[in-house]
Amino acid sequence: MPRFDVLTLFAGYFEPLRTQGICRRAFDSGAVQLHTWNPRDFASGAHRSVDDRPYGGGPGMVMLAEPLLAALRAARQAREQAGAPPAPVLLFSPAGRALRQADVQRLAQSPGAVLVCGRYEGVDQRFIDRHVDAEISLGDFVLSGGEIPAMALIDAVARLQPGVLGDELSAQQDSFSDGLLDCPHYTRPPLFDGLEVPQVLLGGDHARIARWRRDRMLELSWRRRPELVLAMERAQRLDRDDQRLLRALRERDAGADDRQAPDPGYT
Ligand code: 9WO
Repeated sequence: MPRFDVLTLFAGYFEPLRTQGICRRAFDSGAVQLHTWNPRDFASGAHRSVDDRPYGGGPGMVMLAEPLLAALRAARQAREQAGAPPAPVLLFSPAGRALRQADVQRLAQSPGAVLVCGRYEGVDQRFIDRHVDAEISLGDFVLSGGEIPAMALIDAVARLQPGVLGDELSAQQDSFSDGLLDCPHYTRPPLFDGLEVPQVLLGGDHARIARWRRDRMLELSWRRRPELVLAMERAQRLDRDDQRLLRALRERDAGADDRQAPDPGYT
């Protein structure tokens, strides 16, 4: 059902989404639609420029508002002609609000969105002020353009479409679908590089396995992303067993003299 209209100077980025893996199934079945619009096709002048030098000086170039608006109008018109309801215009930027799985779930059940992919040093602010409904960030880093975040969003929406994952349950069972990080997974062999599979997973006690997985989700989330657990607690989404484990984790923290070390980063 969701239709994405992507404003981009580099439509080629999006081809692999149509032809590879899980996303391909979503496109083949028509569960997700993707149309790209190149601002250059809507630029005027002999050079069909889509960028110009920044007022006030400084390095790099800024995307012109007018070709973007012309592309947006064409996308809107095509949506209307296809009978697609109006959809929000989203721009990918590190200055945006962090994308969450709840946003993805909402988009997956919506008519879709128009995705604006910036390039160069950025987009003329007046286009954003007048025509962008929300700015979305995938994290605190800078890319050469908004295409890869747009692909990430489309991928996240596509895999939630009914029938796309094959196993309907796996979309409900992954990280964040329940507001917590996922539990660890194991498969054959039973012994790898001196490491065994947790014994509980080798027995057939499905209630014990479910409880073990839930405990690991809570434990991992508590260590790495305590705010996720606190949000679940506030929303009263922790059952009695969850609350018992959380109490134990807090007692362990209180007794520990090895305070949680700060994240050392990647370098
Ligand atoms: C870049 C930037 C840097 C610091 C603070 C705010 C910022 N906004 C932008 C921006 O909108 N840049 C445009 C899109 C043009 C240059 C490439 N663009 C971009 C988007 N780089 N990185 C992103 C991005 C988007 C979502 N999540 C992470 C990074």
